[in-house]
Formats: sequence, C-alpha cells, structure tokens
Amino acid sequence: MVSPNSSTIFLFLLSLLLLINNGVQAFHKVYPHLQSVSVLSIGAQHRTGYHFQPPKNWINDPNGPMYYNGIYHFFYQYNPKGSVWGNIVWAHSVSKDLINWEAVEHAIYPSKPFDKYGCWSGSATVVPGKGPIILYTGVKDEAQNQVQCYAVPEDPKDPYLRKWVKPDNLNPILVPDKEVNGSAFRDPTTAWWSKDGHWRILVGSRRKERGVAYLYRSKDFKTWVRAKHPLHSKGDTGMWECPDFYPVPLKNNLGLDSVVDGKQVKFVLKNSLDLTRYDYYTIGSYDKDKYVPDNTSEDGWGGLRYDYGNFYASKSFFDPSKKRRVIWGWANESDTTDDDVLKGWAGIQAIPRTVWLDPNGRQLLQWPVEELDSLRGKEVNMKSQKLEKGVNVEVKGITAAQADVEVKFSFSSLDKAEPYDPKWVHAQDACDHKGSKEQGGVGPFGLLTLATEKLEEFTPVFFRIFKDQNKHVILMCSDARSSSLKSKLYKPAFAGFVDLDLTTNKKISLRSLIDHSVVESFGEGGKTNILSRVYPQLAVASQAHLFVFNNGTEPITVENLKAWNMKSANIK
Ligand code: DQQ
Repeated sequence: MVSPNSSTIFLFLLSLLLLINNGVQAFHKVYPHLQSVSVLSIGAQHRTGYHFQPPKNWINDPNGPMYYNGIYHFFYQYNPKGSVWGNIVWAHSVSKDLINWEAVEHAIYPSKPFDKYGCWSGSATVVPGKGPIILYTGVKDEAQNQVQCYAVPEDPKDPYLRKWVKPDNLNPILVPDKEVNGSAFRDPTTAWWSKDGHWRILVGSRRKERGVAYLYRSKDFKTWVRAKHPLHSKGDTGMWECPDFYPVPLKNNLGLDSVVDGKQVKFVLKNSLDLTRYDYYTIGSYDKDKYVPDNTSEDGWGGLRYDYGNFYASKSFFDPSKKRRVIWGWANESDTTDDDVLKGWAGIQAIPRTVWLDPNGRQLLQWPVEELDSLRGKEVNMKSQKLEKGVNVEVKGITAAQADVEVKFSFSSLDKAEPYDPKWVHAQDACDHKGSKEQGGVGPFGLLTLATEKLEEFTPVFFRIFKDQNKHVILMCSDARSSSLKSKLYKPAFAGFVDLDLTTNKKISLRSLIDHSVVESFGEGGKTNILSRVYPQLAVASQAHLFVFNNGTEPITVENLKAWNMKSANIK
C-alpha cells in the first residue's frame, strides 16, 4: 500500500476537516443563538435504548470514570442549556453495574475565576487511604486559556459523592509555563504513582502542529513540576486531546491499576486527534519517563484506532472489583446542528468496553462489558446457514431496532479473493469503492442492520477479503451510505483492517449492538471495532429488520448466529 509522507496527510486532513465540517460538528465553537432554545420536537425514534444518554441536551467526552466504595461513577461533558456544545459542566451519574444509571447533581461547574468559561475534560485518581481526586481543565477567559484544577468530594462518606469542592488554596493547581501553549493545554490523565515517591500525570497539548503529551510530577498531588521532556510527542498530528496512558499485562487479559514496574507488561498511549476527531493508540514500553512505541505499532495517522467509526475523547479506568480495564468513548451525532436543536439532544456514550492486549502483542482487544448481557431478552438462532452469492436471509423473531447479534462466518477457500488496489491508502478508501452492493470474490458478507424489508434503507456491517502481494487483506466496513433516505446527514463508509491470518482457519466473527441510531460493531472478538450513527426514516421500531448476506462468489456459511432482543437500560 502506498504511504504518503506525513505532511501531505496532514494537509489533506486539514482540507478534509473543512469539507466535512457540516457533517461532524465543529468543536469548541460557541453557538450563542442556539443556547436555551426551546425544544420543538424530539427525535424519539432515534433515542437509544441501552446506550448512555441523558434525557436532553448536548453531551461530549466521558470524564473521570472510577469505581469507589462499590459504586461506579461516570462524569461527562454536558451543556445544561441546549443541544449544542457550550456552557460545559461535569454531569454525574452513578451505577452498580455500568449499564443502569442514576443521575445526581452536576459535580463540577463554572464557579471560580479559573474555570469561569468552562469545566473541560479530566480524570479521577483514587488515592489509597485518601479517596478520589479529580483533575480537570478550567477555561479562564474568552480566549479559552486553560489551566488544570483540583476537586475533591465534600463528604467522602457519601456513597454517591454528590458534592465536589475546589479548594481555593490549591487552585488552579497547574498553569502553563511560558514554553507551553496556554490555549492548547488540557485534559489531565489519571495520576500514577511510582516507587521514586512521585505522582505523575500527562496533559495534552501541541507545539505548532506536533502533538504533545506533557509529563508532570508531584510528591504531594498539589505542587506539580513539568518534566524536561514530554512523555511522548509526534510531528504533524496536531493537538492531542484527552491523552490516556496505562499498562496491560503481556500474559493475561486482566486490567492493571496505574503504572506498574516489571517486564510482564506493555504500555498503551492513546491520544484523541482534534483535527480528525479520532482516537489512535500505540503499544510500547515505558522507562525513565520516556515512552517508546514498539516497531509493530505505527505512530501517527496510519496508527491503530480504538474504533474506526464515531468514537472520540475516550477515557479508561481500572475496575478493581473485576480486575479489568474499561474504556468509555463519546459518539457524536452525525446529523446537522439544526437537527440536534429540533431533537433537543445530541451525543451518546459507546457501551463501556473491557480492553486488554491481543495475545499477538501488536494490538488491543475490546469487548462490551459482560454486564451488558443482563439486558439480553428473547434469543433466536441460526445454524449452518449457507449463503450463496446475492443471498440475504432474514433473522426473524427479534426486535431488530434494539438488539445484540453475535455471528460466526466460515468459507472454504481464499482463491476468489480480489486484488487489493494500492491506491486505497486507508481502509475507508477501499470501502468507498467496494461497498456491500459491489459483488466480490470472498465477500462482502456480514449483516444488514436497521434495514427495511425491501432494503430502501440499511446499514451493512461486513467483511471483504483481498489479495495483496503475498498476503490477504481483511477489510471490515460499517457503511452508512444507504442508512437513511434523509439527505444532509454525514454518511461515511467507515472501515478498518482486521489483523487475522485466514489461511488455515477460514472463520471470522462479528458482534453488532444495534440501538435505533447506533450500530456498534466488534470484528473478530474486538480486534477491529466500528461505531456508526445512523438515522433511518423507515427502518425504525418494528419496521426495522436484520439480515445476514453474502454478495461474493465464494459461498459463505453462517456457522452460528445468536441474536437477542435487548431490554432498555434504566438510565434515570
Ligand atoms: N472536549 C473538551 C476538551 C477536550 C475536548 C471540551 C475533546 O477538554 O479537549 O468539551 O472532545
């Protein structure tokens, strides 16, 4: 595959960003005339049943997720006054199972000179023997200059930690020195403690167009000093928002708390790229305050992504109750700002995902937290179903607009795989050219989700296998182009490659969480994941159908499919 140099990609992405801005909402842009607009109608048929979303208004980044004294806490960026970005506070919900939630008072909102213009993203650290501390970004002026601030629960014994205080003698806890760009200085990470007696955090930034994760150290969590060198940086990647840094064990799929020493771990550094609004990560090693990505982990635009769809500003936390690491990610709308105002709401959170290192050591695996299974209702099955070219078979008997589907496909030969065109630099280029309607060799095969009976609308999630010199390339697509009869929607053919050797075992699996306006899919046990936001006009409620399909000449077998009606989560 051709690999253009990074500045060409950077310029390309910049122009792309300008072009698609009517689809993906422009960020940190204030819409004064759209705040406090009364709601005309609600997009009820597109509200989700089991993805996290509040009853109304705008939400964005997940903030400070943590488990404390038997309760999960989830905070998120929220506009209490409207369904566009602005007036940002930390809304707060609590849960015992990560699926059903109860809202409590806003935890952090502008109340001090250092956060008068917004309380932006940040993280929680549970300090042993002391309790939780939140570090967040305060915006102190109209020019959006940023400082880091400190908040603690007013009453650590309150199980819901309803009230948070910002001690005046400490705040702001961290201000940019003259070498740091003060309007690009935000989103502190969870702190980790090292044997040298220091806490450490990262703060996202940029120097010109170089993305930077600044490293700060503190002995007491109060006075923070910037390390001479950032933990890591990368040219031409633009602003690094919401950095996240954590260890993953080499030998098992458990999560680890903060950063531990030892050889049995790898480290993950994730950054959210403001220019394109996607989360990319590398796997590497961490020693003497330097992080070095492995040579199997591309560092930059071509790097691995948590999700190849609509998933941004993610944040992980260690869950000590189940010894796992869980990530949250924000899925923005892909309709217009005008539609969001009409609906009265915008933004959902992806289902929390357990994350661990793939035994191949080259990438992460992600899977919906096991608690989600408690919402599974009626189950239907399909077994040993052969799919010849051009065949769609309906999965009948479930509520296809709110469902969970797991399917394993197999086939007997790779001989018919089509050649991979080297002009397709990114997976999305391949999917743009080779959609589900283009007949192929091995694939396209997969699911047609949120489909009308006669396929006037459908969102296909599928695989397609190509030959590329000495290897096979497995493409996974979640293609919104036919998802809705409505125009003026952002309808991308999201795609990623799946790192899998199909030569001996010709099987591949897919799980899709379908929830009215979201199709969140996990390819091959969470190797490649894609979340799409879609707004069908006809394939809604009981008019939504689900099919398995094959449009390649190689026959495909559905070895086993299980689909469940999903109950709605209790999100108060
Ligand atoms: N959202 C927050 C910022 C962060 C951005 C503001 C990422 O702190 O950088 O709402 O979506």
